[in-house]
Amino acid sequence: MHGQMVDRAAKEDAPSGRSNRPSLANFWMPFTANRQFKAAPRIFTAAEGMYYTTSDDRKVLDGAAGLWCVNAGHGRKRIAEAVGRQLLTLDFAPTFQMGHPIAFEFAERLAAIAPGGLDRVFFTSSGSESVETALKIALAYQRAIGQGTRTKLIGRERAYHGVGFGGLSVGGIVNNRRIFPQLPGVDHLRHTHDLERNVHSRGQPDHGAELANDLERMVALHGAETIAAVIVEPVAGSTGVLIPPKGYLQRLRTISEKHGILLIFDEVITGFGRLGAAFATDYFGVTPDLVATAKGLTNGAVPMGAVFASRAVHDALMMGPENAIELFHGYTYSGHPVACAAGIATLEIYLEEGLFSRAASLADDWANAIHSLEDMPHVIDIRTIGLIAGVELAPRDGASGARAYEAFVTAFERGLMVRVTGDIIALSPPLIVQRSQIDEIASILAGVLKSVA
Ligand code: PXG
Ligand code: PLP
Repeated sequence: MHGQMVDRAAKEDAPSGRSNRPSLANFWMPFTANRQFKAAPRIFTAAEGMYYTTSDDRKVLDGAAGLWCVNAGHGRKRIAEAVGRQLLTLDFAPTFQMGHPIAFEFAERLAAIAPGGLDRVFFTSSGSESVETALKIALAYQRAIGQGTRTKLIGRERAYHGVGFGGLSVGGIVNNRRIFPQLPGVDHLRHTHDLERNVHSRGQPDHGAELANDLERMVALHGAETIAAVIVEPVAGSTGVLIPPKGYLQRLRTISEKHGILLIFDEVITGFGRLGAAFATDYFGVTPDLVATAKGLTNGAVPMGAVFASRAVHDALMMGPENAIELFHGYTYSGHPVACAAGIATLEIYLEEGLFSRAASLADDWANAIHSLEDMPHVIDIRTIGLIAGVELAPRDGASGARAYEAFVTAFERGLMVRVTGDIIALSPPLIVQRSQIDEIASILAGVLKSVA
């Protein structure tokens, strides 16, 4: 793809034939207002380090690590070379009743940094698949230990757990749920977002640990013996950066353990250094039974996810006759050799460059820079943790989301990519971000907030 291949007029629904500009008609874009986008497209043609290049040859600072996944920055040669080598050595081999060395090697290398020591690794191809996998492992585990009445799953309001039927059922985003049938036997804790008590919090907010007691209410309502697992994002990302109040996750762990309910952390965003430790599990010092990951696992270079399970969960399923498949689950691409090659190269970069702790060393500067926007027009809350920030804007009357969307478009035009969800701007730059680029993000945003109506 070259800069001139797609221009702003490329919206006609005509086959591109041999022209050097592809039609925008055929690609049905995910989570996108397709008609609006295709009328005024934003196209990236290249990326390196902290910057994208657009089709009109502008540099755009990546304030979102792609979609929260490019933690080591763009265009990493080491990953590209590992992928190229692997493709020419062993492009694909099945992992159903067969194996190849690199999948075992990657799992073993991940075990050394596994969240909370959960060192049994099930590979998937995405965050959504990791969530479905974790939920299914939880159900299979309960049955394997003689707790087969435990079939209910507990999620939380304002959670995003991907787009599978399991994930959208335990998730709590109305637009994801409204059209699609839900799994039966799912209930939700209340979310922890409380602007009245926790406005402008740096790091974990002070108020709201008691909301974890909702799990006790679920037990009182449904009966502990019907509940298999509870799943939460340690920090909710896509619903606008909702940071757990002090003590909340600890309490959730205590209550779930007391009632024999597995605790699943969805670390698809928080995994691989986002908060300043390898995983939120380590950052918060709370160890769940299962951890779902994806995104940063391969620096976004090749689609891949992984579920980390405790030995207790794993070993409970390694029962029965040795010739029996213990877990009836898996994907064609579980442990794909090329994804594993990307993953190993990514992990080496993270470790050699100290990227798992880099967010911790930048967290104060990050918080100072972003919280300096507190008095800008429209801002009603700013919250930060690690290298994440949420900037919540007052919605326009009768047009929720419109102001933040305009801010997103304006920022893009001024050379900064952010993510927007509702009226919240979410920031999560690659972990290689320089202090000067943090200041650049804050100053572009300040200008944007002053210029949107
Ligand atoms: N769990 C969590 C916590 C996520 O954030 C998924 C599961 C699903 O992962 P896949 O790889 O199937 O997309 C996610 C994904 C955004 C945004 O704008 C966030 C995600 C994906 C796309 C956009 O915040 N998170
Ligand atoms: N649908 C059909 C018809 C299949 O044969 C398969 C896998 O063999 C799948 C779906 C699942 O695909 P994947 O394993 O890539 O998730």
